[in-house]
Amino acid sequence: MADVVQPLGEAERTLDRDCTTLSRHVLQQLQSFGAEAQDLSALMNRIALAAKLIARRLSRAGLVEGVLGFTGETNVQGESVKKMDTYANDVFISVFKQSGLVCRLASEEMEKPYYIPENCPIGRYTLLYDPIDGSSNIDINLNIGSIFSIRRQEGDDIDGEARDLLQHGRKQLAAGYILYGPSTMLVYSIGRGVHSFTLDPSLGEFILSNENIKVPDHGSIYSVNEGNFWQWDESIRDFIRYVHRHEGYTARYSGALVGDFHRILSQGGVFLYPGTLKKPEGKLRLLYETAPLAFLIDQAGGRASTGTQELLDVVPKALHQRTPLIIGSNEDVALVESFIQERAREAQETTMARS
Ligand code: P6P
Repeated sequence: MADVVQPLGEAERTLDRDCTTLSRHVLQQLQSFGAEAQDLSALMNRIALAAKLIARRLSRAGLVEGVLGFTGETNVQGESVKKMDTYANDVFISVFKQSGLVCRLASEEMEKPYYIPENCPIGRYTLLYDPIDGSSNIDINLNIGSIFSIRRQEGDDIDGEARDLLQHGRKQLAAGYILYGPSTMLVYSIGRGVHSFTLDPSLGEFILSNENIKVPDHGSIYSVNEGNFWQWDESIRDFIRYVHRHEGYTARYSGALVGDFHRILSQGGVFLYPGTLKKPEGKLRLLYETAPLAFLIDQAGGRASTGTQELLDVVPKALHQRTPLIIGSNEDVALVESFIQERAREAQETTMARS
């Protein structure tokens, strides 16, 4: 009698899942063991190692000297640097130095890219990252994250200006984030869907927890810092007045982009950080914050916009360029944009009436 293939029992399914590590999953995604597949698998493995090192240090915050508090320095963004920002930034550098694959690292914490000369002859990849996003949450034990983006190096970057990085977000090979919360989660995409892994501390491995995550077309959550209301354009105020007057909306805002984005990715809705009087281009940085998240939400069936342009189409003029961000469910991003378009139409009509 032909072998009857028994349906996998629950125990076997669990075992199979526990054997699906991040590096294995990348190879499965690509259905290939070719050079680039192996590179991406190795790169994601390095990301996972950095995540474990950072998660370990965070778990001891408050118990170990040198984790909490400020360094007393100010970074290129003009922000006070937390000790954890510096530690996490150095973790990524150390982890990728050994990778042999990455020639450059561009970080929120460093004005210029960090070069690893010994890797450059063969390392054709660049890591762009925000080592700790939401560091104001560290000292109060609330969720924070790391955001990463991997791009292929184009050309030899002889002058060390990394001009080839100043390209639109569709050039990204991979993007994702680590969420340091009640559990440590790694969410990533290499352009074949969005997948989440949860760190199993007993194994020291990130184990597959959710595949092909899709953001709902609409959600009740709107996530924005309403304390900036006085600084916003009227169109954004129009959106806020709308959600204040209609049933079915819930405000959620943690002050850490990764956690707020993860909630939107999981439950739908919209996160926005618009331009303000003080920061007309917004606060969030394109190459290692808004573009990686835009890559993910696009892969999850949602959208990311500056309000007037698809976020993934934005071509930066500088490494630390900022963009406004409206990101989440298709319907909710479109709703915010509709208020922007309405105000633009009214302004145009007023101008025409005066001419
Ligand atoms: P605000 C954290 O500093 C951060 O870069 C993001 O993680 C977060 O979404 C945003 O800034 C919060 O900024 O102005 O609301 O405190």
